[in-house]
Parts: sequence; structure tokens; C-alpha cells
Amino acid sequence: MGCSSSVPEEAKVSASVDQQLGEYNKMRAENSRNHFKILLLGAGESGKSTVLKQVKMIYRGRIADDDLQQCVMAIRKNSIECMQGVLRAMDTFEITLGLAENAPRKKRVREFAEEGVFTPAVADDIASLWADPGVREAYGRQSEYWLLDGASYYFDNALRLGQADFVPTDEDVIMTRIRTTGIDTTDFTEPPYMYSVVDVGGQRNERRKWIHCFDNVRCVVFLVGLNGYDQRLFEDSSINKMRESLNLFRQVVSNPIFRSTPIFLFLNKKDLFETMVKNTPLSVCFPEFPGPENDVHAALEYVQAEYSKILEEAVPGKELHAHVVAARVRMDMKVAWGDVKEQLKRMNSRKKMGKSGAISTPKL
Ligand SMILES: Nc1nc2c(ncn2[C@@H]2O[C@H](COP(=O)(O)OP(=O)(O)OP(=O)(O)O)[C@@H](O)[C@H]2O)c(=O)[nH]1
Ligand SMILES: [Mg+2]
Repeated sequence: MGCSSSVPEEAKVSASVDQQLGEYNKMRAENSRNHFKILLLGAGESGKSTVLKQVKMIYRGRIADDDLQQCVMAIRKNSIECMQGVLRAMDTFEITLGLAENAPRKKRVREFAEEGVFTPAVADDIASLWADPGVREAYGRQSEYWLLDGASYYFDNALRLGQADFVPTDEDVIMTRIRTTGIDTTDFTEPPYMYSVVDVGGQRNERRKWIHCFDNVRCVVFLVGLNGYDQRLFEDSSINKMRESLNLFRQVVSNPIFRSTPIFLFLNKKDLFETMVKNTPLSVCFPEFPGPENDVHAALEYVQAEYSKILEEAVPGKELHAHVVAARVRMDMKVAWGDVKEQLKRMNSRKKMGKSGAISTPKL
């Protein structure tokens, strides 16, 4: 008898466990649906880490003390290495200093060792050399050798960077170049959503690691350095940066794992592109560019169309969500990043309603 009376009791317990399990599974599914893994891809120096820095600043408002300390060392190193690069180029091009009294400064900067201390005197050497017509001439020929995009920023600010009590501004942090090695994931929560932003190293020897972060990617943000059309690759100075980027884009979008993954294209460094196009025609990279030459809008459209064409060949009909940005400008990133988030959320609600996960927006 005892046995028969316990059956309904057990059934009740079992039903309650089932219900709890069901709710737990539903919550887990909801959580995982609301968890967006965003993968930043692109060649070296295209601006992936700069985007991540901006996103961190947008979410967190302030820069962590550790990051600030790292920035002090790195931006000083950036400035000395860039000036050393320009001085080497002067020698290669046989350009002489405009002011003979700068010769000892040139010698000191050239001989500055990696473990050297960035004193105000070193900063002064850099600032004085930056004012020298010979240095300017070599700087002006930077498409013929490799130089960081932030070089003029580091030189303009050299004296400030050399101050003993130098504290980096937000802009300094954004302009500091630290090459990424490996994979760096940063989480941001915006209840009920969570974003895991994955930043990878874009240089050639870093790309073999990418495969380790290709699972469960909800969207790819592909970064392009627009000014790369007249720049050389750091890894191989015989290769044009934009050609490298186009090839890499083809590889990414042709990968079956990303077949139905939304692709955002951030055409970055528009500030540098606008200046460059006025002086250097796009046809140095794209001989078939119909022009008009030195027209920023026409050049931008052409570059964007080149990327669209590759996507269309790889996955016919797939949409490309393109944004022209300067990642160094906070507002540009707010707008472009806001769009990425909106699209992801929209895709989520479509999925919830049982519709296809593929997002649909007007073609750009
Ligand atoms: N002028 C200008 N410089 C930019 C912009 N975006 C990035 N940079 C600079 O470009 C350089 C390279 O940017 P990163 O963000 O380090 O590039 P990355 O894609 O992370 O490079 P890897 O880590 O090697 O893959 C940095 O010195 C940035 O300050 C931009 O919109 N305008
Ligand atoms: Mg990086």
C-alpha cells in the first residue's frame, strides 16, 4: 500500500525536477543566444586592437592603470623606433640633414639602444630632428619603406612624451602601437547581452593561431587599413599592404566555417586615406581604377567595391556590412560598433521568432 501511495508523490517530484530542468535549459539557451562572440580579423596594423581599445573606453570610461603604465613605455619606444626608421631611410635615399648642428642628435638617436632610458634629452633630439628639412623629406617618402602610421603623432608629441611626469591621454593610448601576439578575448556585459570581443595578431606568423578562435563566432569584423594602398607590408617589403588585405579577406570569407556568419567590413584610417588620395592616386595599387584621380569619394567606393566583389565571388548573395571609419575617432567607433550590436540583436530576435539567422540589411 505504502508503495502505491508513493507513486503519485514521486511523479510530482519528477515533474517538478523536469520543470526546473526545462527552465534551466531555457535560461541557458537564452544566455548563450545573448552571448555574442565577435571576432576581429585583418592584416597587421589594420587597427583591430585600436578598435578594441575604443570599445573598452566606451564601455568602461577609463583606462586601467596597468594599461596606462604599459602605454608610457610603448609610446616612447614607438617614437624612438619611428625616428630611427626615418633616419635609416635618409641614409638609404642619401638625403642629408638640413641643419648641420643636428648631426650629433642624429647619431645619438641612431645609437639609442633598446634598453636605453627615454630622457627629456632624447625627446628633445627627436623633436629637433622632426623639424629638420632632411628628416621631413625622408618622412615624405614613407611609401618606399615601412613606418608606423602614428609616426608624425609621436614626433609632434615627443617633448611631452619625454617629461618625467608624463601621463598618457586617451588619445596617446589610442595612438600607441603594441603588436598583438596570440589571442586576446575581452568580455563586456550589457544585460541581458554579453559580448566577447576576440582580438588576434594580424601579421603573417600570427595567423596560424586564428583557427583556435573560429568556433561559435557570431560575427566577423574585418579591418582594412585604407592607406595600405600605398604602403609596404612589415613582414615583406615587396608586398603592397592592401593587396595582402584583399587576399586575406578572400581567405576569410571563403572559409566554410564563416559561410553564414555576418561579415562587417571596417574600412579604417579614413583620416590618413583622405590625405593620401589627394597626393597619391589610387591607381598606384589599382591600375584599372577609372578615376577621377585624387577624388576621395570615388577612391573609397572603388576600394569598397573590390571587397564586395570578393565576398560575392565567395558566397553569392551574401551581404557586406561596410563602415568607413577612423578607429582613432571615438565617435566613428561608437557609430560603427553600435551598428554591429544592433545587427546582432536583430538577428537574435529573428532567430527567436523562428526565422532564418541570416541578417538582412540594405546593401551599402
Ligand atoms: N591615423 C590613424 N591611425 C590609426 C587608426 N587606427 C589605428 N591607427 C594606428 O595604426 C596602428 C596599428 O593599429 P593596431 O590597432 O595596433 O593594429 P592591429 O590590427 O591590431 O595590428 P596587429 O596587432 O599587428 O594585428 C596604431 O599605431 C594605431 O594608432 C586611424 O583611424 N587613424
Ligand atoms: Mg593588434
